[in-house]
Amino acid sequence: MVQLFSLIAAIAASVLPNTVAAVGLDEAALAKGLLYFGSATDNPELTDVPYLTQLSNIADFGQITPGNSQKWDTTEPTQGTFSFTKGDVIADLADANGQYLRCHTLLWHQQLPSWLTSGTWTNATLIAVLQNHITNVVTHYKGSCIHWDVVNEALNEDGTYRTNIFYETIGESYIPIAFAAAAAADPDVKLYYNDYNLEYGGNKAAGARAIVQLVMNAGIQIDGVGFQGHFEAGTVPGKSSLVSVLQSFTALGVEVAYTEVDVRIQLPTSATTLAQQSTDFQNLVQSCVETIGCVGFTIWDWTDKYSWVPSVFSGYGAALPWDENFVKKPAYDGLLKGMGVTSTTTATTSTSATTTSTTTTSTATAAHWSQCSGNGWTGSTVCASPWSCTYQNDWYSQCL
Ligand code: 9MR
Repeated sequence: MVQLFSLIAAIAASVLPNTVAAVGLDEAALAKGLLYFGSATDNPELTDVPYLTQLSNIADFGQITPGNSQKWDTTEPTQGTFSFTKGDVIADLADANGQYLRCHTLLWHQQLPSWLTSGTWTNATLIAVLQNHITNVVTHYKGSCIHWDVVNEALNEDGTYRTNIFYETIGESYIPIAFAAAAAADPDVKLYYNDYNLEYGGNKAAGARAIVQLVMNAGIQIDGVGFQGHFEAGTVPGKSSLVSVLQSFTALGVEVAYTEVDVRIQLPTSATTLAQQSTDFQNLVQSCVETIGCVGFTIWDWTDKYSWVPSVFSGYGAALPWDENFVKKPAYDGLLKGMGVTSTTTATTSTSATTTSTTTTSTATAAHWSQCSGNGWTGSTVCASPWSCTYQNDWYSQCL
């Protein structure tokens, strides 16, 4: 079915006229057969009206994820007492905007309430606590979520299990137990395992595939694996190796999605690092487009103003496609390009999506950062002044 939709989208794309009206990120994603292009968000920033306006721009975002407000410390701050106020604000926003909601996350070793981390638990009492938490949270959001990240970051970098409170007390069976509780509470939502650094393949990806098999072999529902996609510019694997890793998961019978993508840059940024970041975003999204069973792509918020990166990676930032003043960066065009849209972005604010126009004719002048040459390139080869067409590789030259 996904294959058929991709084929139809590809045929439709090939017969579209050269000049197409403004295309946003979600519109480009849908045209390529993905379910959505989305962004994380968080409650405090929703009071920033220009921020909220762009988050609600469904040309760019067909999906949102609460970055914090569905985590255990927020939803069950006291044992047995649930609070959904913050999560509901974001669920209601998605509903009002007609956006999908990715729900995040039920079990994680971080952002746990102190009653849980400082409690004394046996195998049986912790299983009961875990099941009660998942049952209550999933039941509350039943019908609202397209996906639940059921278990988050259960692995060390070498693919062994992380020693969190659940693993230490219950052993690896805490994972199928969590998926079973979620499936029982909402049989219709897709259930995901979610982690970072799976994109490189290797031991950690092997560990994640083992988790998929562990749950499947227990006869329990698992539908997808989330590739968080937190990177430093220049460290993103090439597109074909990304596709191979994604396919190593879809071959098991699960879907995949990029769930938290950002590409941090050592500050201050330069034209070179911003161009690298654009290429990285392009390869990431294109690897999803080229993988049957990759359903969507989510960035971990859309503006550098609200990125988690600078607070954790000292000296790094600028990780998202819009800067802290909501100006689109080259990464925005990279994302469009990765989804088959060649554009010149003249927009300077988030609300001016209509100033982004596709220019697939060869007569237009290519703007700063745009592609201007490469094998198979049919667009403009003339850069707007003062930029010149700079060779990157046989497939890609850029106006720099
Ligand atoms: O974006 C979240 C940030 O606001 C929190 O302070 C942080 C706490 O660890 O969690 C961030 O989101 C994380 C996500 O839930 C799981 N993957 C890594 C994300 C970045 O830390």
